[in-house]
Amino acid sequence: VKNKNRLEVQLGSIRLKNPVMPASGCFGFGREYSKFYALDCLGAIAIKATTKEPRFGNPTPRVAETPAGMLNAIGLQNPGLEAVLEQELPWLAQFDVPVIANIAGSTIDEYVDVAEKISTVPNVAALELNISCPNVKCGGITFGTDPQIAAHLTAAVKQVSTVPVFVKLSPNVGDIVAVAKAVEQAGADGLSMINTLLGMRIDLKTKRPILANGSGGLSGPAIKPVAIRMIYEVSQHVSIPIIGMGGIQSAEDVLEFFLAGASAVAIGTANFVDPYICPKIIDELEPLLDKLGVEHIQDLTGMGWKHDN
Ligand code: ORO
Repeated sequence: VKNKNRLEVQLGSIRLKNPVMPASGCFGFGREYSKFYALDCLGAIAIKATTKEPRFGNPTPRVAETPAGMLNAIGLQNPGLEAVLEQELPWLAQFDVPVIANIAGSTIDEYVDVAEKISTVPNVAALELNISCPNVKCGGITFGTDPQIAAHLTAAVKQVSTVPVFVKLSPNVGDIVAVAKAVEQAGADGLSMINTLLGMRIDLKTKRPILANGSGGLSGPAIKPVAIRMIYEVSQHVSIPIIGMGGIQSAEDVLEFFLAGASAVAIGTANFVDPYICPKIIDELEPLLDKLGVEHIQDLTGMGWKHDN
């Protein structure tokens, strides 16, 4: 007897009807994309990083194209916790989709404050602790490069959160396994990886960086092999579930992330190329499982080749 829910996945204590969610920062709070399709088809939605106060973000230009990808330096623009609590999350509640609330801050107190309040909202299924934004001077990545600081922040947020806490890791570190192990030890319920890779472009005419911020975060298919390698390595050293992201643009890519060790995936940059990419990939998953003779997508997690380390 065939299992009807072949795309269902268990992310720790959270059950998703399918493993595909738009990635934080590439989908806002869903309003624009809801004009293209009914958001109920999504496995989850990761909302733009929310901070205690509204943030205007960095000066423009904030994005630049690159071969097989893009650079961004948005600077955590968002309407602030109050607007997210009063407008965005209640609006999202009309859809049958769990929200993964990405949160950021300049201080531990700020993260804790946002975590405490946002985790009580009924449609928020989990937090995603953003310790990996490469584009702000204070906070963001400064919490994600030192395993001890990352662990300290994770523990503080875990104390107040009423929902599972996923920690979004930065690839801009020497030893991502050390950060992953430290946050797992501190109580993280899962990991999201990877955020963007630091990069830069320079304009030939002005001889200045194209991004007003100077540097930015590289995303898109160009970074997919980096993400696969990091998820593969980390998954051999932690036992908490991983939401994988980094350049996914097809159902085949999704399965590759599962084989590397992911239990769910997020689609980011590809939404800017094709606003229908998430539902398209979701529709392509079952036929691909058939083709490969796989009963349940969940069975693929970590089935990739293991080496001794
Ligand atoms: N950009 C990224 O690439 N990652 C983040 O987490 C945040 C930003 C941003 O807001 O600039």
